[in-house]
Amino acid sequence: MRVEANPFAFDFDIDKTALVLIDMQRDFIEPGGFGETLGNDVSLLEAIVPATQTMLQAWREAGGLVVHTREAHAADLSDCPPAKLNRGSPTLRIGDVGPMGRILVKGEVGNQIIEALAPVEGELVIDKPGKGMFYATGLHETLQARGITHLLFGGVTTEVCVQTSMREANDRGYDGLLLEDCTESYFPAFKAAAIDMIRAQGAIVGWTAPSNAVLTVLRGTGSD
Ligand code: C5J
Repeated sequence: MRVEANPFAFDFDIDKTALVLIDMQRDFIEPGGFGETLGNDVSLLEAIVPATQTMLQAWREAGGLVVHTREAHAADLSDCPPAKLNRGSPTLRIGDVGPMGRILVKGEVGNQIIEALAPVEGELVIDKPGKGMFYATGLHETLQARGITHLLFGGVTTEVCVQTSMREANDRGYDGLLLEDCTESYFPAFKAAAIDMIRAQGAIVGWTAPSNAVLTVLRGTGSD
């Protein structure tokens, strides 16, 4: 399949491609969660849910592999280095009790993927202690075992966990495409800059395209 993308067309075989949705967690996206307590406008992130849901549904119908990630730590925080735990002076730190349970801790209500994008049987759900999806997760080995070579990315936030995961993927030899309307940041300028950085210099990190470009080929109305 060939998708019209930036900086040039992105070719992929659906059997070797996974749709990766990064950290679409209640605490980041829903009103009343951790993201909002930090003073962020979560409506920006909520706005990508319909497009992401459409993409997810189409990808499922096409039979493609889906990977969901969550930024999530063990209850004893043994997988959270002090450098991550103590950074800055937030009102709430990882492990503290927030509006939807302990912040970024596995199993807590706020750590769950939002209902609209909830994983179904057969999809991979990866709890990651870092920003990138490969650090300390074993995901690379799992994808290699399944013959995955290409990745389509959505999720939040564009410039942090999404971009870090795309860069990690690039260094491991995957071709990655960011779905522009399925990713968002609390800071629109950061999203715009991340998209520019990813596709600069001949796709130095990867490709970007609106989800419609992928939907068009999945529905058989684009070029192949
Ligand atoms: C993610 C963050 N998921 N911004 N986390 O991007 O801390």
